[in-house]
Formats: sequence, structure tokens, C-alpha cells
Amino acid sequence: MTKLVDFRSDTVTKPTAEMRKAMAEAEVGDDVYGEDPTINRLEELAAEKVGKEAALFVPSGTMGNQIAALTHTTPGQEVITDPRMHIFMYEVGGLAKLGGVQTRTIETADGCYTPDQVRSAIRGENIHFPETGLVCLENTLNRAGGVVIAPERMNAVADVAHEFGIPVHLDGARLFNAAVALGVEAKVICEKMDSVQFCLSKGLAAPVGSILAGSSEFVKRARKMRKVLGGGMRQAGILGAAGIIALTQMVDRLLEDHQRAERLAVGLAEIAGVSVDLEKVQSNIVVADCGGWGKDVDSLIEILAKRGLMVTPFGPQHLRMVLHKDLDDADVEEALRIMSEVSRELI
Ligand code: TLP
Repeated sequence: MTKLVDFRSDTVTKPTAEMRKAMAEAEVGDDVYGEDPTINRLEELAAEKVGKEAALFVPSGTMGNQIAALTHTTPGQEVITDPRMHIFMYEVGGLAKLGGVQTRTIETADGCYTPDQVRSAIRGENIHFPETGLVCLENTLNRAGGVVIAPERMNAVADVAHEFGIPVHLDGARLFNAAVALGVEAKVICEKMDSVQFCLSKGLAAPVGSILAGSSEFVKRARKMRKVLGGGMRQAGILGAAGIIALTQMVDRLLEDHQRAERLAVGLAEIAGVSVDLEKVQSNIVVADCGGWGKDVDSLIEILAKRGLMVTPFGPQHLRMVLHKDLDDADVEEALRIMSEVSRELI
């Protein structure tokens, strides 16, 4: 049988042996009553890592983002996003469906709005206008190829939003990739964010779960919103135990994923018919434009999967490849070998 090398996403990572052991031995209680000691420990640790007063363990990044939007806004308000952000593009219209808010999308050149773009998108006083209720950021920005946004740029956006009393939410699904790439602590990136969601279950390899952090008052309301959505879990410490290991043991190794992403990107750029914007390879994501192969993306996915290389579609002829802890140097070389073989056949 062909060995599969799975570059589809860092969501495919399996828990480590230490995680499985910690999960088996986790001290648990009913977390809806606030009585799960492992979850309480995880939430305290997570809040400390992002420099916020409090944090909430949630089942997924999607639920974390949706709870944030529901907590910050009221129906009829407007939410500012880049059209490439997960909260706009990949959450099944949740903002409209669950929150009754509309979105105002701002196209950005490199993943972060300029302060002027935000200022002109914020609605002024007019009887016809909706109120602007929230500004969203995403770091790293997945759809832009995992580019890393500098904290100074995020702060400049937050300063404008705050001038108008509007909160800012950060989708930091890959916050720790951004932190490692920038060489700063995650809390530096989150400094002016009113809320932040980050995933334990992507590069950090926990099996399930995300964190939503903010002020104590925000998290108190978010906890109630989590219950509305059915996300209040009982002996959740079984999952939280893996989350603690994710935060304490799995952050520094993300650098390895970034180094492999660079190696992969350089190798892909040398393959006929493939181009890669090397400047945008800043974390664990590589986007390969296979336009030179003359095939649509769905056929490409199929051709590659038959040879054992799993990737995700990311545009008409674009493939996304994500590095993570279950891929090593040999897997990168194997991916390059398969891509070269396919290139020779198609061109
Ligand atoms: N991203 C997944 C897919 O949903 C696209 C992936 O494979 O990259 N924010 C960002 C920036 C994300 O990339 C994701 C997941 C989420 C939120 C949602 O997290 P989950 O999957 O836990 O709901």
C-alpha cells in the first residue's frame, strides 16, 4: 500500500504519548459547574500566555470565534473582516446565522488593514447606517498563505477601533506560529486585542479544543454564550490535560515546521510548472501555484492522492501544504519527489 504523507492541515496532528498519558490520568469534575480542576488550570495558564485576565476552553476554533462575535456584538451590527479571514470564509455564515450581524469586508494587501482603511469602514452617525460592532484580525492569516502580521500593525488597527469604542477580536488559530516566527511571546501579539481565540488542536497537537481569552467580564459572558451553543462540557479535563501539554511542551518545536516549510517551498519552486511566492512563506503553510500543469485543482488533488500525497485545494490551480509535527524531513523530500514525478508526467 502507498504510504500517505498528509500535508492537508496541521489539524491532522495526533496527540503525543505524553498527552495520552496525561489524558488518562487527568483529574476531572463537572466543568459546567466550574469544578474541573484540569480545565481550571488550563484556562489560567492560557490566560497567562496571552496576557489576558481570563480564558475559556471551547470545543473548536470555529466555536471560539463565533462566541467572541456573539459576545461582542448585537444583531443588526456590522463586523469588519478581510474576505480571506476564517470567520468570514470558513464558518458557514455563522456570523449572519447565529449572530444576525452583517459583514463589511476590506481587502488588504498583506493580511492587515491599514488604520485608514479601518477608519473609513467604521460607520458614522446616520439614521440609515448599521453600527460597527467588531473588528476582526487573523494572525497568522491562513488564506494569505500563513503570513505573519507584525504586532505594531495590529496595535495601530486596534487604536483606531478603540477610538470609536469598538472591540477587536483576534483569530489566533495559529497564534503560536506567529509568535515563534516573530520571536516574541504570544502576549505581545495580543496586547491590544479585546479577545483572542487560539487553537490547541492544530500545530500544538492536542486532539480537541481552542481557547477564547479576554477580560474577566468578557469571559463571564462568553461562558454563558458557550452554553447557548451547547459547548458547555462536563468532564472536559480529559481534553484539557492534552491542552496543558500543548501549551507547555509543543510551542517551541513549531520552529521546525517553519524550517521545513521553507525547505518545501524552495524545492517546489524548482519544479517545472509550479510557482511559489517565497516571501509569503513565513510560518508552516506553503501555497503552490500549479498553473503550469494545465489541470484544475480537483484533478490535481486526485492525481497526488493516488501517489500518496495529501494536500488541500486553495484556488483554481493552487494547493496548500501545511507542515506539522507528524511530518519530518523525509516526508518533505517524499512530497517533493511526488510533485516532481507528476510535473514530468503532465508537462
Ligand atoms: N482551519 C482549517 C479549515 O477550517 C480551513 C484548516 O485546515 O486550516 N481560524 C483559522 C485561521 C483556521 O485556520 C481554522 C481551521 C479555524 C479558525 C477553525 O478551527 P476549528 O477547525 O477548530 O473549528
